[in-house]
Amino acid sequence: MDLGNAMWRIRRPVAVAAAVAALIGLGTLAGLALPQYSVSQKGREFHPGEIAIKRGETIEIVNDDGDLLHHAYIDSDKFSFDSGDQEPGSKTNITFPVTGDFNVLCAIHPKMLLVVHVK
Ligand SMILES: [Cu+2]
Repeated sequence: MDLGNAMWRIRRPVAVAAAVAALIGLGTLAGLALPQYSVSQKGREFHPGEIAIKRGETIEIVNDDGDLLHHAYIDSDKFSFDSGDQEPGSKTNITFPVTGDFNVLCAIHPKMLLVVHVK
């Protein structure tokens, strides 16, 4: 076994994690709301359908249904959001400024549900 190669295999995930952390840090410094999480809309469902994040973090919602319009909205006492129409391929960022459990729904497809737990 090539020891150098083995070391690269062990170190690579750490290097990737460091690069991602650096990117998030740069985004914060630049004042950009880089999403920490990505959720896909595909087959008239959110993938994943449930996610746990921290207050202040951002989820990117990507419409991966090639020929369908989607929509994402939150209607709660603490926090409301409405994306308007989401064209196929479009990306929508939602930043959660408060803690709680929130249902993200699509007004076009009422069965679509994304549950977001914000701690
Ligand atoms: Cu939809």
